[in-house]
Amino acid sequence: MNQLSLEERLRLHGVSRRGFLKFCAATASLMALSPAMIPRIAAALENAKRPSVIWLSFQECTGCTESITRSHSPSLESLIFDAISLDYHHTLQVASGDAAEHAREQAMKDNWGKYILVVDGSIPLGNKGFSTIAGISNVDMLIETAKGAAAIVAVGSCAAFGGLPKANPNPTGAVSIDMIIKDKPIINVPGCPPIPVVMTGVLAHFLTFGTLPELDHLKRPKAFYGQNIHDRCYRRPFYERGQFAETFDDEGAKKGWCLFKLGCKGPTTYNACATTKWNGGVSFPIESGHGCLGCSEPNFWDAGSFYAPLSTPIGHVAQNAGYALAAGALAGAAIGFANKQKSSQAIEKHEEITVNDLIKGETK
Ligand code: FSX
Repeated sequence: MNQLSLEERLRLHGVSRRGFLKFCAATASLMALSPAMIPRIAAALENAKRPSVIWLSFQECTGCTESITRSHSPSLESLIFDAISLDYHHTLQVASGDAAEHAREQAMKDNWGKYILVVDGSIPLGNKGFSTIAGISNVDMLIETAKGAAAIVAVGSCAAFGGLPKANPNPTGAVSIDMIIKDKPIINVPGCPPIPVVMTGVLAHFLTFGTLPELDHLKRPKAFYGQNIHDRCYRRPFYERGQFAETFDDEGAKKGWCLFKLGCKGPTTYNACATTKWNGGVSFPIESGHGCLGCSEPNFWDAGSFYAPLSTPIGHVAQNAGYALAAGALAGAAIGFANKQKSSQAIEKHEEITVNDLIKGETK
C-alpha cells in the first residue's frame, strides 16, 4: 500500500481523473503558479511515492492537529494527507509506549536524509524537564530527529515563532524551532492554528517539486502569506468609505461594516484566511463578526489588546478617510474606490472558484 502512487491512492478513494486535475489547478492557483505548471504538478503527483513524515508535538494545545484533521470529509486535503506516510504522530498514531518510539526510530533509519519533519509546538529551554516525551526532552528529541530530515515544516505559531508558550512572561523559556535548528531548510506555517489547506498545500508543493516553496523574510510561503488580510477582506470597501462598527452590536456591526475600530489586526497580518476561509470554505473570523487577532504574526499574544485599534499609519488613513468622506469630499476618490472594489471582487471571485474546487474536491 505504501508503494502506491498518489494517483492510485486517490482512485482507491473514489476520486475521478477530473477531480484530480481540478485539485492540481487549484493547487497551482493557491501557490501563485502559472496555469502552464498544472500538467507538471499532475505528472509529479501521479507518480509521487508517499514520503515519510515524522510529526513531533511539543509545547502546544493540539489545535494545529485539530485543524488539519477537521477538514470536511471526504476532502482532497485529507486525501493528500493520506498520500504521505505519516510514520509518527503522538495524537494520531495507534502505537503507544515503546512501540511508538520504535516507529519514530525505524522511520528515521529507513528514510534517513529523505523524510519530512513536521513540528508543532515550541521548545522549552528554561528547564529540559518542563516537557518530555518517553523520557526524552523536547529539545533533545528535536535535535535528534532533525538530523536525518530533508526539511522541517514548523506548523503553527508556537513552532514558527514561540506562540502562546512564549508569551510574556514565558515561564518555560520557550523558543521557536529555528532558534535551535540552523542547518536544515525550515518552512514556517504559522497561525494559531494554521489553515488546513495551507498545511497540505506546502506538502503538495514538496511532493510536486521536491523543494520548498518561495518564502518570505519570516520563512513563510509567499503563496499563502504574501498578502495581508486587510487587502483581501470583503469588508475593505467599508474601510475605504470610513464606515466602521464602533461596538459589536451597533448598527455598523449589523450592516457588516469594517471592524478596524474594534481591534481587527487584518492590516498587519499576512495569511490566506480571507481567500481560503475556514470550515470547508464557509467563513472566517471577520466574516463571523470578529476582528482578526493577527495569529500568524510573531508575538501576537503580546502585541496589546485584541480589541484595541491599531495605532499604525494605516489607522490614521482609516480615520482620515472617515472624516473626509463624512465631509462629502473627494468625489475622485470615490471613483478610485469603485474601481478598486470592482477589481477586488473579480480577484475574490476567481479565488472562490479555485479554492472551493480544492476544498470541496470531486469524489465521483
Ligand atoms: Fe500553538 Fe498548535 Fe496555537 Fe495550539 O500545535 S499555534 S497553541 S492552535 O496547537 O501550536
